[in-house]
Amino acid sequence: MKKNYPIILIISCMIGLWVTGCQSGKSVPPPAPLLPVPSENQLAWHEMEMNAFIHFTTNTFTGKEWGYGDESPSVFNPSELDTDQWISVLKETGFKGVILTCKHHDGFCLWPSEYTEHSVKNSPYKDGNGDIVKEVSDACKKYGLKFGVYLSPWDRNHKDYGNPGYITYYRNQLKELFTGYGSVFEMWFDGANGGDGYYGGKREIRRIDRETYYDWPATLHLVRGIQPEVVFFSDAGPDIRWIGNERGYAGETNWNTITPDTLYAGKAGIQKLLNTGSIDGSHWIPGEVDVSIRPGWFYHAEEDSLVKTPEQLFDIYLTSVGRGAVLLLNVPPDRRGLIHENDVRSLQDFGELLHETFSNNLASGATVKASGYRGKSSQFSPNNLIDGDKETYWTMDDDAVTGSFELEFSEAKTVSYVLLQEYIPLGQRIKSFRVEVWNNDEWETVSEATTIGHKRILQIKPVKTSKIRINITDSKACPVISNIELY
Ligand code: FUL
Repeated sequence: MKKNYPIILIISCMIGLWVTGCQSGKSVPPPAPLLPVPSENQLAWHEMEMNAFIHFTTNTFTGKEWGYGDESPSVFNPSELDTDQWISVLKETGFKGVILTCKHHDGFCLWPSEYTEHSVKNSPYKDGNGDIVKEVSDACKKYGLKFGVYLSPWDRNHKDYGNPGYITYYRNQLKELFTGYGSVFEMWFDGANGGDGYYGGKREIRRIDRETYYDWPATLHLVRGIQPEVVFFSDAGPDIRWIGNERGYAGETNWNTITPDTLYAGKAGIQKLLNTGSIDGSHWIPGEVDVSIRPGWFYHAEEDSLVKTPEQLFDIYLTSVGRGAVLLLNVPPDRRGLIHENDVRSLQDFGELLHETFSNNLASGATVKASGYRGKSSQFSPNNLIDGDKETYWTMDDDAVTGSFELEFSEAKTVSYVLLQEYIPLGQRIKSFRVEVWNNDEWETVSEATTIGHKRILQIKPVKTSKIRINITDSKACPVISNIELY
């Protein structure tokens, strides 16, 4: 049965805010949610902001990106595998979750699945007694990261791929992964289906009907029955959508809403739509930005000098997290079974850059005023914008779709980044806004932008000012903003 989390959440938020309003002597109801709104599971996922992808399989040892499916398990032989090294580096950088390619298109399984011989159990790794899914999920528990699963729907090894028997196999594997390794926060369904493969020795091209073959509704139902908190990623959702490119950027305009009827995995020409979402989309399906720290998804020694620099990673952070999406950065282990030194260095310096840039919030202690606030009730006052509480927000009367708030400092400060957050449990609203600074006794526009969503970070030319104003120039309904930070 479908759980009504969003409705329950909205009703409890409304009651909570109403009660607070009554306590302050004035009862002003909060704005009605602007549908669609995120589910509780999606909200928890938005909060994660930065997750890591780990691509590891026989490809790491054969130099391929897409294994054909005929690779012998004997090639899989990491000599110094240390998942504590992987997860501790990721934790230090600031990642909140990890998604592991438990099985990529080559069909090789990183856990000893009872349904196939094509797995670690027939590899030299720990003499066939290894289970890398267990090692990674255990390390995630140890370091406090969430664990997620990638299980490629396309399987170039399996003899039944393309026939109904394979769907049973795939579902059996999902049961193994969702019952044997603790809680799984995200399930990643890859849309790639290339056609040719080993397929149990047939070495042929197999085509499937992407819309019907996998019968996704039944598969998702099965998985949700085991772990109801999981969110599903695919090109088209249902919980998280692909952002339409693998280069690290969400649209400058990025709506969390989209109409799934216009999408299905692999459909040509939808990349642009996936990148921006649509203002009037019928469902809340936010974008995830998957991108690799290296040119390839798997480790190749010849790419050791091509690891993205800390500055490139920082730019990707701004065009993903800074545009309201979640970043999924791939960091592939090498043949030793370690994150390579070059990647470690880049990640550490990227983490340092994030810390340096976003640790001294210039907005704290500022005086805040707004062009107006809802029912003149203190529960919706602009002070909520800087109180560090994501459950409180500034909002206006129902008929207001424009409005502004300003922050005044006791002395002039140099601002380079403006960070804003909408209170998305009530829906995504803002269509356009300007950032203005007080200069020579007048307001000067220093940046113009469109959507905000969970988080928007605007980098501006560093400017010294005593006052900064956010001027909302259009919104789908009255603006509801929970947070502003300045750096
Ligand atoms: C793609 C795959 O084909 C790549 O190998 C990689 O796994 C990437 C994340 O998704 O569709």
